[in-house]
Amino acid sequence: MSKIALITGATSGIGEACAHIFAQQGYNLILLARREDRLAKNAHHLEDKCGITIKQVLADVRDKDNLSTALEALPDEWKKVDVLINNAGLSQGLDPIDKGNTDDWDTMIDTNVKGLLYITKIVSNWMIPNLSGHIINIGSIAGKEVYPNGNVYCASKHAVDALSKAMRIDLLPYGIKVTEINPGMVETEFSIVRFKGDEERAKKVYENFEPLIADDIADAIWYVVSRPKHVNINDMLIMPTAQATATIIDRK
Ligand code: NDP
Ligand code: 8X3
Repeated sequence: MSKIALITGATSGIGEACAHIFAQQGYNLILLARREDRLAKNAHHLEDKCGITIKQVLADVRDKDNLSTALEALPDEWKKVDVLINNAGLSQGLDPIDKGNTDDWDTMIDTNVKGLLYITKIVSNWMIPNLSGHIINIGSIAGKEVYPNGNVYCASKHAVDALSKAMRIDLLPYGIKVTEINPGMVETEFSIVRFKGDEERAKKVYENFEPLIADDIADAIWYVVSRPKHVNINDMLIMPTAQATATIIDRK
């Protein structure tokens, strides 16, 4: 059987771009997300185009029990996962700490931190008997810096930064690689989700400079995954050329 990659958040943006590049490279895929129509459309398109096989897992990474049931229901041969891309994540709101919406805080922490942990526990247990595997965690520039009103989103990505380092230590005896990919501004549905469907406001985030696109990040992830077995890239920070820090952007 071909190699297998499990990609969370595969219905849009970076996850969808990763699905494309791994499919083109002949990987069979387990694609996970909540939006059924999009998941099915992406999966059928890639199966037809690339001649690979895809398992669709309709799940919310926050729902520990449902997630576990959905993943454990996969046939045993599909549990030989070579690459896990922990990509599902989001930001909700951009408010100072005294005005933040506590439901938004729960959503970000439950998705970006706890969801990533639940998946990692399940899949690392599948990788350990094989003494190999590669876990890619999608962090962010927001996990390296803190910016005004970014508070809880930044904290959730700082947690991904800490967990990536911790996983690298804990999984070392089993030959499992752990890489953290930290993008700067990538134009995806991220800001539409952050601003709860306000497309005009989201568009302004990427105005007057050239942001990254999802394919730029997928390309870097493929580079990391395709290194020789003895080489691991621990951490990569990828910015648009026009962005120096989380907040310093050369807008023309
Ligand atoms: P998108 O909004 O385009 O994609 C997010 C993906 O995550 C969607 O496929 C969505 O699928 C999935 N997702 C969200 N919540 C859940 C959930 N509870 N359960 C399962 N899937 C979920 O954004 P991006 O592609 O930009 O974001 C991908 C990752 O990259 C995130 O972790 C984000 O924090 C990170 N990132 C993004 C940057 C950017 O500037 N865009 C920069 C740095 C990091 P569905 O709704 O169908 O469940
Ligand atoms: C997404 C990038 O700068 O909007 O993680 O937080 S940023």
